[in-house]
Amino acid sequence: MTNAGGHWFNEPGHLHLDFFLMPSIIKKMSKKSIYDTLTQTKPGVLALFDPDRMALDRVSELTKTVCDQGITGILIGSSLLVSPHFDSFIAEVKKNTEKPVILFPGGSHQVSPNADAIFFLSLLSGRNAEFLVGEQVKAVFLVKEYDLEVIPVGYILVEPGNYTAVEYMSNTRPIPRSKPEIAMAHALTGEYFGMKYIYLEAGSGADQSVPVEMVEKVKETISIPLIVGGGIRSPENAREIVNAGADYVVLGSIIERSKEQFEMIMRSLV
Ligand code: 1GP
Repeated sequence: MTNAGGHWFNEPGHLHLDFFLMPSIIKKMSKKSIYDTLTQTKPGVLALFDPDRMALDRVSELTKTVCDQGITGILIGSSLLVSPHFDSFIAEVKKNTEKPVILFPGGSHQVSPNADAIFFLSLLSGRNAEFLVGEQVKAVFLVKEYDLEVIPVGYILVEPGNYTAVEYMSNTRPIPRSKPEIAMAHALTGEYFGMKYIYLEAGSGADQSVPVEMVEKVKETISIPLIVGGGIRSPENAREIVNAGADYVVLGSIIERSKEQFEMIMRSLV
């Protein structure tokens, strides 16, 4: 090894000192990842904002409401996306919070540079290749171009007792409520695929949330964090899902429907 004349740093196999001094690299290295930020708050609550259901002029007020109540992060996405204001919707959320703002896309058209990160979802419970991998392939270069933090998520749809938009739009069949072992097998498959989270989803506006027994059994099966959402509308329900092992619960419709009820749920979880 020789350091004379600075040659040491230029030898093949050694990184040049300048590399370590590049400000952009230093900034990137020191910035905490969204994944790490989420990990600090467990159990936590993720608020789902759907641009098709939430008017643009309510975004700032509702962002402040959910953040004041102590949510961990905000998910943004829709099963369909009719709204033409996707980018400005996200910009408005970002303007009103320092919390992580994460894309929760219903398809490849729901990618925006204004978010911090993206849940890179694969609908594991379905057998529709478009939602297992096809939509992701269509979106992937935009995700890279926008420099979004990518968080791979195994997305598992569970029978909700009614016919939901996500079931219709994804053209997949949800896992029967009485078959936790099927959910366990899909969740473990997601973990072995290298996904960072498993998301048990009853679907927005579900009549019934994911069964508690299924949450418990999936949690026992996997060692990555578990997200549970869809149809959670009462403090009791949210509490039992967290007690069963959910690391994060997702609240969507209730935020727009009843601020009081949303606040009661939040109080029951802190
Ligand atoms: C949907 O789990 C989320 O993806 C939220 O569902 O709107 O029923 O709360 P709700």
